[in-house]
Amino acid sequence: MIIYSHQDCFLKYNGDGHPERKERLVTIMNAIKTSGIQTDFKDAPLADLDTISLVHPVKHINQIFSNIPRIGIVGVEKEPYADTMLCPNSKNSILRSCGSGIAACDDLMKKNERVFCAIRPPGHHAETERANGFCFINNIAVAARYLQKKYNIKKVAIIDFDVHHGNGTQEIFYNDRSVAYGSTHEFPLFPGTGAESEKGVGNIFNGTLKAGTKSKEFFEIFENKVIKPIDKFKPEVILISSGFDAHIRDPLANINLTSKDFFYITKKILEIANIHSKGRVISFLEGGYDLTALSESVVEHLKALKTHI
Ligand code: Q9C
Ligand code: ZN
Repeated sequence: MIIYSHQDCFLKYNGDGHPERKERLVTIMNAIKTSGIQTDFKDAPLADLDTISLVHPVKHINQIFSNIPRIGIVGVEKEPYADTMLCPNSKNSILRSCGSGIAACDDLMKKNERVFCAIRPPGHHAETERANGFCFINNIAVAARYLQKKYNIKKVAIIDFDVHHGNGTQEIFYNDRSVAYGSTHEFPLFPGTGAESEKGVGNIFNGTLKAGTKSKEFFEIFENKVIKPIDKFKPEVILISSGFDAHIRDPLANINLTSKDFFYITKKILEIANIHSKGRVISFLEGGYDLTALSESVVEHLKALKTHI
């Protein structure tokens, strides 16, 4: 299994006390190394604007970059969500996060290797023309489009178990039958989208979780609202938005999963990937803000993901 990351992803600084911080990647990388899981660490390349523009207009991306400060940090959103920040090192962290997914697609298709992208900033809240929720470029959406364009993949599924709804991913593919998007998320919670009535053109599958949801109930909803419809869709590749903030320890949400649950969640996804997708899976780090929960959960996720294609 390949792990993509890059020093530039550690350098993004969102301000003191911000939950999306470099220690997340530090603890993940240390946990992977001490886990004994066999991994091949690779440096994420910078994404090119041509590939990014499969999802976001270049004008919008340049607009984001033009707001990068020379010193200090600035927010790109209006109140009350003034927590999506740019710092002097942002450009390369954003481009490496997206670039990891593009390189991962090449590794998946050419070498038949599964990939985990240990990156920040995350991507699933980024809409076509709107940065939000700590996200600027929708890393997983760019990868989906790249697979379709470069490798002629017809049907891509995106499974999102981050505790927040991936409003960006849903918006990007809302009218697109070639991409299925399935998400479980606490509801109501930021960003407010993801009601089960939001179905796109029959390609969007939302499973809502009440605050306080525990493992057993989570698995029922994940199975019925996400796994079953994605199984019917028969994707050729499955991309995962892996957020670990549905963990009981997470400070940003109220779902009560344990670290081990992320092993079984991942196994469920692999079951359908093995049936329809030749086992082809790429996983993208999204959220997860308690360092202990995050490092334990990522290791569980990788234990399930590491099996050979
Ligand atoms: N008072 C991810 O997990 N917080 N993003 C808004 C408003 C935004 C989370 C708080 C949380 C974004 C990738
Ligand atoms: Zn999240």
